[in-house]
Amino acid sequence: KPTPVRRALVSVSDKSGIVDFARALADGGAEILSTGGTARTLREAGLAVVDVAAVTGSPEMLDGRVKTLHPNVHGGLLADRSKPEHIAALSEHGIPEIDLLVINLYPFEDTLRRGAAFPECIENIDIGGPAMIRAAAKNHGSVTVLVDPADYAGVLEEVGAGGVSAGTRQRLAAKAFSRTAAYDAAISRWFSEETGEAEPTFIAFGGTLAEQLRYGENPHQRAGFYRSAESRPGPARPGVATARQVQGKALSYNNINDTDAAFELVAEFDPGDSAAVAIIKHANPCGVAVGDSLREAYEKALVCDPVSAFGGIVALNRTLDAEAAEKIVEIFTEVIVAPAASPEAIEIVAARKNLRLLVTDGLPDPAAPGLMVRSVAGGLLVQSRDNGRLGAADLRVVTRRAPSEQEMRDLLFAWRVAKHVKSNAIVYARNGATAGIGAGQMSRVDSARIAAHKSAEAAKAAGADRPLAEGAVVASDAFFPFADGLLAAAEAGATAVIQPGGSMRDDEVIAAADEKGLAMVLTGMRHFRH
Ligand code: 93A
Repeated sequence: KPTPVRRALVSVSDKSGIVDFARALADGGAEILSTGGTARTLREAGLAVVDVAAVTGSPEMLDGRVKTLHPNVHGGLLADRSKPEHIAALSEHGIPEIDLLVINLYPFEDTLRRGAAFPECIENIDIGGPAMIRAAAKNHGSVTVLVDPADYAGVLEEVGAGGVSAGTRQRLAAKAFSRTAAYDAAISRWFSEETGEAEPTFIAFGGTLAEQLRYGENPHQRAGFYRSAESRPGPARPGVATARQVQGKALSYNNINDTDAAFELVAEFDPGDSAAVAIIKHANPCGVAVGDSLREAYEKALVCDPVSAFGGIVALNRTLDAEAAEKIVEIFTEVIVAPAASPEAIEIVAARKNLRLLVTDGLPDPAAPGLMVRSVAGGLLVQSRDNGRLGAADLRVVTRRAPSEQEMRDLLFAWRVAKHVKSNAIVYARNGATAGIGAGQMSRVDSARIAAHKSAEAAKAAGADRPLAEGAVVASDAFFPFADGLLAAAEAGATAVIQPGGSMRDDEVIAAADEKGLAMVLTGMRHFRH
C-alpha cells in the first residue's frame, strides 16, 4: 500500500529543484533531515530543517567524509516497517524512521570530465551517499529513494494523494541500484587506468576476469577474458566461457571468439536428431554438416572447404568419440569443442600436444534469451541475442513449385547455418551438408558468386565432376534486393531458395525463381550478423 512521508532525508550535491521539492514535502507535514550544505541551502530558503548531526549525535567530521554513516541514519532507512521487531528496535535506540531519501552523489564523473587532479577526484568519491541509496533501495518495501531531480514531480503528486505507491518505490529502487552501479563502474575504470592497474573492465555486466590473455586480436592489443555473472538461477549457459579445457595450449583471444561462433552454430542442431559438426575460421563456418555419426558429419563438413578448414575450430553437438577424433586429428586443428569426450577420444587427441580440447557439459539453448554487446567509439551497443528459430510450418512457399521433402530439410539446415555466417551470407547446402558458403561481402551477389566459386573449388579438390552447389538449395540471410542474386544462385545450380522476403522487388525475385523452375520459401525473419 502507498507509504506516506512523515520524515525525509535530503542530501544533495546537485541542488537544482531541491528547495521546491523539500518545501512541498514540508508543507505536507514531513520533517526534513539534511546534511551540511544542503541544510544551509534549505534554511536560506526559509525552510525548517533538522541537521543529521542532531540525529546521529555526532558532528560531521573529517571534511565531511563522515556525515551520515551512522546507525541512527541507516537504522531509519533499513527498518522493515512490516516487522514489529524492527520498529521496536528503532524505538529502543531512539532512531527516527526515514520514509523518503533524496540523494545525488558527489559529482565524481563531472570532476573527472573537468580534468581534476588525482586527490580531488579521490575526494569526490562519495561513500555515505551510495550507502544510503543502497540501504533505501534495499528497503523499498518501506522507503522511497530518489536519485534524480526528474523524479521529484511525480513523487510529489503521489505524496499529495496519500503516499508513494509500491510500484513507484520499486521502479525508483531499480533506478537507484543502476545509479550506484554506474557510479562504482566509473570509479573503478578511472582508478585502474590512473594507477596503471588497468585491466579491460567489465564491471557494468558484473563480469569477473577469467583469464588475462597474452594479447588481443593482434599482438599489440591487450586483452582479458571475462566471464559474465549469471543473473538467473540454474547452471551456467554451456559455452566457451564455462568450458573445461582438457588439454592443449592456452586459448588466444581469436580462439575464444572462434570457438564461441563454432559452438553456438553447432548447438542449432539437436543431438537427438543427428550428429552435427561445424568447422570455423575467423568466426565464419567453412563447413557444417549433420550425419548419423560425428565422423560422418565431420567428413561431410570437411568436403565443403578443406583448404580453409586447416587450422580451424571444430565444434560438435555430441560426445566426441574415438572414430571422430581419429579423423579430426588428421589435419591441423586449433580447437575441438564438444559437450563431452570419451576416454578413448581424449587419448587420441592427447597425441596432438598443442590441440586444445574443450568440454562444456552440455549445449547452449539456441532459443534462450541473452544479451549481445559490442563497443563503438564512446559507447556500447547492446541487443538481445538472435534467438529466432523457424520450423517448416513458419515458411511460406511463394513459387509455383513447392520444395521437395529433401529440399525442405536442406533449406532449414542452410537457414540455420546462414544465421551464423557474417552478412551478407549465402549458404548452399545439399544432403545435410554445406556445399558453398559466401560470407561477409558488401554485396549479396558477390556472396552468391563466392559461394558458387568455393563450391566449384571444393568439387575439384574432392575429385567430383560438378560443383557441389549443383542440385543444392541456397539460403540468404536477408532478402534479395534485386533478382540478380537469385539468378546467380540459379546459375550455380541451386534448385530451391530460402530467404526472408520483404524486398520492394519481391515480385521480380519470385518471377525469376519461377522462370528458372526454382522452389522458394520466405521466412519473414532476417538473420543479419555483422
Ligand atoms: O563524504 S561522504 O561519503 N560521507 C558521508 O557520510 C555522506 N553522507 C552524505 N559523503 C556523504 N554524503 C553526500 O554528501 C551525499 O551523497 C551528497 O552528495 C553530499 C551532500 O552534502 P552537503 O549536504 O553537505 O552538500
